Amino acid sequence: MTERAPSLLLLIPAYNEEHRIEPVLRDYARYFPQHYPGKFQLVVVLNGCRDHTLDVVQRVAAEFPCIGYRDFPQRIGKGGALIEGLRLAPLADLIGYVDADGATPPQAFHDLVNHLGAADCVIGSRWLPGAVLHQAQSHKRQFASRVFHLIVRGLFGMNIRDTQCGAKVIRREAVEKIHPSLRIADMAFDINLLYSLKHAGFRILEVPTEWTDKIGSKVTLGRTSLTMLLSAVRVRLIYSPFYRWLRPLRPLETWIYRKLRAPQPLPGPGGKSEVRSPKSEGPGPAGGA
Ligand SMILES: Nc1nc2c(ncn2[C@@H]2O[C@H](COP(=O)(O)OP(=O)(O)O)[C@@H](O)[C@H]2O)c(=O)[nH]1
Ligand SMILES: [Mg+2]
Repeated sequence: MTERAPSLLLLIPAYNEEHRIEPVLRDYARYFPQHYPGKFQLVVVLNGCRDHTLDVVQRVAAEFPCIGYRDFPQRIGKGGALIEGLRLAPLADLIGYVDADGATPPQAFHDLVNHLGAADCVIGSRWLPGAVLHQAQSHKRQFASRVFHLIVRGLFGMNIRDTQCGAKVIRREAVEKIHPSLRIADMAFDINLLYSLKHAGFRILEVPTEWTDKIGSKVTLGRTSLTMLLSAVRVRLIYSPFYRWLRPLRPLETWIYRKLRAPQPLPGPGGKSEVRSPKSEGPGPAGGA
């Protein structure tokens, strides 16, 4: 008896990507139905874009039935978009995500999927031997990312070289188990995801990948780094016995995130989180809006 190939759902978080996303959607929507043996669906998760990203996505989605989207009016951030997108986990056996700028070519994402084997989550790494990097980041950005890496290592002790690579794939069971602990809405979302997976006993495999740093990054070094630092500390505290004593500091935290113009994290354990409803189309139970 032959085993059915696992179905694959690819999420693409997108904010003001009208100039970068179209060729990426076309490449993925052509490549996967041709080269991947299982069912393939792609969902773009947008929020409050101030350009024409939604029009571009709708136009391309009309051509490719495997493409859908969810558009949230709230300012939920990249992490928030992925938290919402990962709610679609019941649609597929494997759920992955890549950036909207084409930093990860379809073949490189396919390679991550092929490495799943006995792992529960495979993450692309730009810092393992064998990685192929095109057009490296500025020295300042590289420095900030290495400092962040050291801080994350010190805080979490995870033996992962590149927590921040935007290409990851996870088994549905793992996503469903850890989804309630995903709270970080900014670019430090990946730390939240990886630490929750480790904490729950899932196996993470890091694989060297191909990556191109594209121009037009949404990252503003100072503010983004401070937000990510704050969020990393927040994740660490959630998993510490002190967390419940810190609840009175919540208004201060809200104020800091607001000052940093960063998306607010979802409330910690015991807190109430708002239900967000998107405008949507394509794959998923909420399709056809
Ligand atoms: N939905 C959503 N996506 C975002 C937001 N901020 C960044 N992204 C997406 O996150 C991905 C990575 O962003 P990018 O600017 O390329 O970051 P860099 O590659 O780390 O410099 C891209 O797909 C962005 O469109 C946001 O606020 N909301
Ligand atoms: Mg990028």
